[in-house]
Amino acid sequence: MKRPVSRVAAIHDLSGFGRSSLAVVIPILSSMGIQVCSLPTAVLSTHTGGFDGYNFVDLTDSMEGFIEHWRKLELEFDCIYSGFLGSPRQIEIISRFIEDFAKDNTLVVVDPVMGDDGRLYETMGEEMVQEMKGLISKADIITPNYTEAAFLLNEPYDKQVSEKELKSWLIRLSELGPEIVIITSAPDPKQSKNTMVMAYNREDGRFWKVSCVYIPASFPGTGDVFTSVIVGSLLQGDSLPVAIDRGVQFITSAIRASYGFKYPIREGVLLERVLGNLNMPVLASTYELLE
Ligand code: PXL
Repeated sequence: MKRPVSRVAAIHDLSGFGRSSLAVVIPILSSMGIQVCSLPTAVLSTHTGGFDGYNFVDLTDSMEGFIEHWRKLELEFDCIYSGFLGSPRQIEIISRFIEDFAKDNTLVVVDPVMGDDGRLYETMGEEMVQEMKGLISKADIITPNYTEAAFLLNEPYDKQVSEKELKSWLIRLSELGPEIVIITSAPDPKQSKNTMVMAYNREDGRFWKVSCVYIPASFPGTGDVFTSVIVGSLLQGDSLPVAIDRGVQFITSAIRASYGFKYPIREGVLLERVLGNLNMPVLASTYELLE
């Protein structure tokens, strides 16, 4: 029997304060008409971006019990979507979860959340980078930001990169396993004030680009917001470039809705003010197909 709504297993942490991970994944996907089943990797008092002294409860030891219960319930998912992980050991657990629960038509999306602005997040280390290379091999789609792509490929993080170079990164990342690779927050070599998303689909060999004006504020959690919109959009049946367009347009509207106010950046974008935009039709696409 076909389920009335699509269902996602969301493997992320829950940060109590600061608008990242499950605190944005759940409202975004729910607003897009998709059921979210949370498999929490850690519970934190706040996310790690800009807060000192946060409480961090690693849930590695609980995850197998959660999964075992889901197995007994014979749960099935249209998508498995992972993000911030609490320990490198979780990668083995998640890999097995994917092997056991992913059917032929299950979309497996791995956001290799590890760092930003050229640096790893405080709780991440070299072991996580190595293990993450194994996890992305199980994915259909990965969405590293430019920093994470550099770490996955052992490339230096350089503020300037040519389109040609980025294309080779996309191909090399796809050779690690995923059919679709989407790199976010890359500097746009053609417009120095812009940031861009570039994507590659190995199945048809096409490269896509969406560029947008850079706003000088790095709100934490924007990667989680972006990838959640991509997941929702693809599950709604959109094409890859339209999904990327929707992700970029939504994150731009969220940043613009937030930037005009004066409040601590570490609190994240004002998602509550823009969530309703997810139900608006895409009126103007800006994606480009690259030669
Ligand atoms: O948005 C990525 C993210 C998710 N979860 C936690 C984080 C971060 C980024 O800082 O700290 C706990």
